[in-house]
Amino acid sequence: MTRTPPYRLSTEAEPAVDAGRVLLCVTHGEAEGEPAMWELRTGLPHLAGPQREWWLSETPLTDHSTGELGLRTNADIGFGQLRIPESALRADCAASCEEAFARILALLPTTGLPHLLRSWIYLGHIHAGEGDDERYRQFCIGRGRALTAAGLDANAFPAATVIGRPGDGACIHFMAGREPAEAIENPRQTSAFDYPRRYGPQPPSFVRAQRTSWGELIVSGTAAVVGHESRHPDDTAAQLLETERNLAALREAAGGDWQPLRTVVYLRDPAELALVDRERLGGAVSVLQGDVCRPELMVECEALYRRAGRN
Ligand code: 3EB
Repeated sequence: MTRTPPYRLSTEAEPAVDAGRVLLCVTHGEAEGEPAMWELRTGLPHLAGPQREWWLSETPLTDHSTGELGLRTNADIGFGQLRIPESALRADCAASCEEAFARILALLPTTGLPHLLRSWIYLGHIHAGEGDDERYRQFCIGRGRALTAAGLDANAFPAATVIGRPGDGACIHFMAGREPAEAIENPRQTSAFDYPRRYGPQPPSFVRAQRTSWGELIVSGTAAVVGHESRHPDDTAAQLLETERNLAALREAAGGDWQPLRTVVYLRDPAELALVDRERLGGAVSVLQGDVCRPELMVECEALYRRAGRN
């Protein structure tokens, strides 16, 4: 068991670090110049809080990047990214997303980090297409096929965020581990992989949270979903409160006291920034403009917690 976190997260704009120890730097909003190969730009407008997050390693890195797929690892953890061009999504969204996840899942076992723990998908035109042709639903079909083909059952699904961003194309960001983490589901919510047919032909393949062997709780994008239904349609203030109840229920399900390290709030309407109480969420809180995958959902939060009493 790994007892200490195999990475260090910094939300400083420019931490004093050696570029050789950067697993991945995620930049939201506007940025100048060409990104470094270890930098990922989400394209999500930045509204408040840290604009960059640095996933740093205390130990030397190995670069496993091949072509478009970037992946840097230490002995315990790896962070990577893969872009899907708009042309591929237009030609066949499900197939291009399946191929992207299949590439990631094929590479991981060769790196000593076979477990896909966490994924973030920044998806352009998330609501384009009608009914089951909607881009998000097609994405779910592709992801589901790739995870199933890799032999993963629901327990081994990653925690996830899928969020719409302005502009074209998609970008996948992921975290992989040497050891598996423990899937935690939310007793207030139907597991996403058990959602009924009305939300799409392929239920979303993710778990609500992953509890790592080093005492962190990695929480997926969490919204005002109770059971499988969206609550408080279009009411952002009420959705935020419901979302916080969901986060609290997940922490309780994971056992013990959890201290917030980092939260990201995705708001559909940037004019509603004042509704977000960053103090109450705790830790480093970034607020971004992003479109949650169900149109009636106005807000979503993801979080990273550490077991209280550790540092
Ligand atoms: C929900 O609870 C809200 O498809 O991977 C949140 C996080 C949501 C991840 C995904 C979807 C996903 O169903 C939507």
